Amino acid sequence: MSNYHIKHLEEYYQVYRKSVRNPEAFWEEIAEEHFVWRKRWDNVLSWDFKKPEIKWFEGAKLNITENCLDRHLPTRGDKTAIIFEPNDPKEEALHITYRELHERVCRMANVLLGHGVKKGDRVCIYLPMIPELSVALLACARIGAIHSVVFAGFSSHALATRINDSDCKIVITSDGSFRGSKSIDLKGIVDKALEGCPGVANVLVAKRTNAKIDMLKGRDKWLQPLLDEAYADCVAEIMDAEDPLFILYTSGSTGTPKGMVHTTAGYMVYSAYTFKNVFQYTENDVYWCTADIGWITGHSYIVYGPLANGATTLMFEGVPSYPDYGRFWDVVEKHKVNQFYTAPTAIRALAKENLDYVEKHDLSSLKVLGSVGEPINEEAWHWYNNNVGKKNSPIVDTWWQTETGGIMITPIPYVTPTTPTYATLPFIGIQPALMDENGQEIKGNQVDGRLCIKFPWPSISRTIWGNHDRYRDTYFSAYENMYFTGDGALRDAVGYYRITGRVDDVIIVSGHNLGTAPIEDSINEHPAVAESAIVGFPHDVKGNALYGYVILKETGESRDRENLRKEINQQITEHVGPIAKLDKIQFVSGLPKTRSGKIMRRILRKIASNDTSNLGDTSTLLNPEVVQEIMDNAL
Ligand code: 7RM
Repeated sequence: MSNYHIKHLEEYYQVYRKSVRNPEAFWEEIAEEHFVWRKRWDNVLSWDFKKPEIKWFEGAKLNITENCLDRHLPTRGDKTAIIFEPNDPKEEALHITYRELHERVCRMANVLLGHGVKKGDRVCIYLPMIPELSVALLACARIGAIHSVVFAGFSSHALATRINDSDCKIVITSDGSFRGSKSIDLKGIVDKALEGCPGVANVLVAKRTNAKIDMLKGRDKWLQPLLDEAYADCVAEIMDAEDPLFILYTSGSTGTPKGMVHTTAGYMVYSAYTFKNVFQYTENDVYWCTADIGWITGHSYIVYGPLANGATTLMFEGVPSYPDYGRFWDVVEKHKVNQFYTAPTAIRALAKENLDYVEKHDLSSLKVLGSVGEPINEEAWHWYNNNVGKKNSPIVDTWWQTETGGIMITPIPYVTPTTPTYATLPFIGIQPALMDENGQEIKGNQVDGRLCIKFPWPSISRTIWGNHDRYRDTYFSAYENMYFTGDGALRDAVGYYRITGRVDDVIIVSGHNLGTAPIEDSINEHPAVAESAIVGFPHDVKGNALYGYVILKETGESRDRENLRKEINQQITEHVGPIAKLDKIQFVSGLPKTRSGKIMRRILRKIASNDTSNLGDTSTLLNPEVVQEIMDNAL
């Protein structure tokens, strides 16, 4: 992509207005200017949110790996594409150039072809954060196979469900994975999953831990010898703009996980264009996103977005606490990271620890800090800003979803003045709307409602794999002609958006709509509190009352609990109002979190309502043990 960046807020508004006045002309220009196409599109956009059917760049032909790899070879062949930072800091980091990455992708693509994988086939990828993971995604894209990455922290049951839902015929995995001081038997998990997956013909196994594993004859093969033998070039399959690129599962509040389908051209254009502008990436920067590639954040902002820009993207195999809580900052210093993108849950975990872990490292390379995944509470925002950014690196609080494919609401660093807890302004081309319960759009500022998007953007997911009806019902039936996000938001006096949490988390207390985020924020401001979550429970008079689960900092452990409860409610009264005071406050050692770091409020809600006979699907929980503790001490 060209090196031009938006430089002033006025310019942002100008480009924004242009992008919504004539979206087709706007995106056509971006597509023309920044990418290589085998054939030009016949039509920029056709859409109908009723069916729903959305098509971008119809008629165009391309291969996304030619945009991420081949076209960089003449100018950036020797530039580092991927820095691999292993779990163990004593193991050497790898610098993989664009030329090397191209070769590795081609070899892997040829191995897949050799195993009968054809255009349109689904390939399940269940790998730790090692280079083979990025290579596997791109190898699928090279030959037009549809990748379905399953985060390598999911159980065998969760893996089997996902393999079967999309009929994957092949699985790429590894002997094991390193996570801090632990190593995990990934191949054993795959073997167990495959007992219930008759459609899988082959398992390709990368070597990482050297653990002794079982190899099933005829089905399982070591990957490396196959790669060594494979030809180092592979002709790219020419894809239609709307051919599926990947499936990625996201869990809904009910039912089986939804296999969100992303297609080729629109996803490429939007992930690359947002990457460039949201992180203000310039040539020779080193960019690091700490997410796992098992989540959409990793797909769009570790692999496709950065590589389409010819960027250097860092892949980190480890965890923030190993060998100690300074690891993130050690990696930033070691590789002179310029843009750093992480999640509020990681920030809060690190903010609990001694500041020395941050302060002993030279973080002067940092220019932009990012946050994604949940509302970032005010205290975490300030900690990040003061201690990591030294008040010199703007924080981009980026709101988006698996379904949106790319960042939707975000500041542009050095352009949009930031306000803690506000994702601020819609990205270029994005037309948000706030809706009331009666299906009317709420216009004007200083209002809140349910967050919808009025107009398609290039990377909106096109369907749920195998279930288009569910796609329509989930996203396009709540409000006519709108994509419904499932989130609540408010728009302040200057038009900034603040995401208040999932709408299913909104609690109505005595007729007042309360979002969870602002209340949790005010609780977390209390000096003794590390983290909190609130839910509603039925109340005779108020309809619902609030139940708070609070994790104390070590310094708070010795304090009198009754006094703490009073102080917390005092704090809420001052910040949000007396209506938001908590009826019950339970002190806990942890909160049930999904593997992507989101609090599973559904479980907390059941415990608060004393309805624990059936907690529902807990297979995506990272820390199931904490649930028992919370139930045992429930108020
Ligand atoms: C990228 C990702 C999507 C849900 C989304 C929100 C929440 C994500 C923010 C946020 C407040 C943010 N995809 N969410 N980012 N809430 N501020 N900056 O996380 O599909 O896994 O989750 O995450 O509720 O709907 S996701």
